[in-house]
Amino acid sequence: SRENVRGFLRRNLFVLFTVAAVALGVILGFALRPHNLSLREIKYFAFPGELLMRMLQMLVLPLIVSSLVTGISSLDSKASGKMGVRAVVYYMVTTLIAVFIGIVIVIIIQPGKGSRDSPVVNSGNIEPVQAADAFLDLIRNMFPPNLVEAWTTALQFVSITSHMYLLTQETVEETVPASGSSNGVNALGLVVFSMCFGLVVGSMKQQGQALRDFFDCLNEAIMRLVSIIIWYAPVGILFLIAGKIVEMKNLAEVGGQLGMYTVSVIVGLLIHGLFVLPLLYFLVTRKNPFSFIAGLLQALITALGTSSSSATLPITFRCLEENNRVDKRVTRFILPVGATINMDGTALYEAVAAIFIAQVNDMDLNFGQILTISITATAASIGAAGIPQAGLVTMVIVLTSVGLPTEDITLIIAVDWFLDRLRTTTNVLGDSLGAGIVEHLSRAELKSQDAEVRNSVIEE
Ligand code: DAS
Repeated sequence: SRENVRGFLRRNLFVLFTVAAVALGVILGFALRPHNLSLREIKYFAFPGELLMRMLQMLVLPLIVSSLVTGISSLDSKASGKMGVRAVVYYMVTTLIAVFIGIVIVIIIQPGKGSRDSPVVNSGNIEPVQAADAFLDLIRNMFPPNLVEAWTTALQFVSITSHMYLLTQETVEETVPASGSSNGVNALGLVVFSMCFGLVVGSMKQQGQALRDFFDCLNEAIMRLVSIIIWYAPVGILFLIAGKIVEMKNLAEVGGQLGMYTVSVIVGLLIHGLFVLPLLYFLVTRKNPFSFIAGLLQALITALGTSSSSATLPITFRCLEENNRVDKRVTRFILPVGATINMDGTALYEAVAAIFIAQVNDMDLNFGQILTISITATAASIGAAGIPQAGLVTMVIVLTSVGLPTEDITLIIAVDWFLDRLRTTTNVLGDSLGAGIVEHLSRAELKSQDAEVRNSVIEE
């Protein structure tokens, strides 16, 4: 019928537009490189790309609040509790698998072995982030001498995680000014607040109906704004990609070790993103993961273009709800949380980078140190903000935890703008498949919720 032709066209036309935009961006970028544009000229040239980043970031705040409050308040606390537990278990399992894959790959490929390459010293000056000390204090304080100390430690954990989070934002802004990060929003704090608020509004039954309607309408309005912005996305992505290609250091500078390190990260991300996650989705839902992933292409390419999970969030919502028809009660709850704390790509990357730097320093890591790297890479990926190059900043925590020199981060900055895109795409893929898995596991609760609603309507 006319409707599903329109739907088919809209879905596939967009993907074609966006893929064409990426291809054009790459061609344009390489065509412009010989002109040696100044940073200023590149910034002007890439302006349409920055516009897209800002349009999407403008929606992130209202979207996180409205989707979480609506999503959680529309579920009874039992259902949202179970759904939350399933989501957290999925996040932890997939992140730990990602770290494990990263460690196995970097130990097999050994990119850092051999004499120290002429380190590609780059302009990027990463200041050691205080979060590292705060994090070590946290680990140290996990064994508090007495109960009072335990309580303050617990409060500290919340504040440090969000402190780490805010530091990520500030540090990224200082270190990578062009990152156009979502100007210091503590999305983590916002997610926690919105979840608590949503639970309370949900428990207020009839009294809370006006608020539930308000946030539901707000969410609908934001999603309509997204459907307007999505027409502009291919243009923005074209300039984002082209601008980055003009700006990047020429690949000849990248030493052999750095090349092998880049290959290690890419191989790890591909195994996790194209094999482990789809297999997990198939094992749980018995559905074809690749048709699910086909519906996500718009979001995955936006993640590739913007290298920011938060900025991609509005489009991730749209792909899951419009293309994959995932229940809104699940996406509204899972996606904002996942985009903020579930970063498989980042965790894998941090483990690989830390062990690569150890290899470059001819430092043999023992089992305990590798275990420490696994834990701190997981924690650092939870603390990393969904903004460009956040993973580079929280990596300081991983390096400090095993006594590696944090200034060696400059060894890998040259390729980080590229690896950031790939790990962000993996992050978004993990969040999206997670929504599909949690929806499948929660289908009983969702059905009983629908039955309740139907009965209450019949009674009325
Ligand atoms: N760019 C971050 C994101 O948006 C990931 C990272 O920097 O590691 O997911």
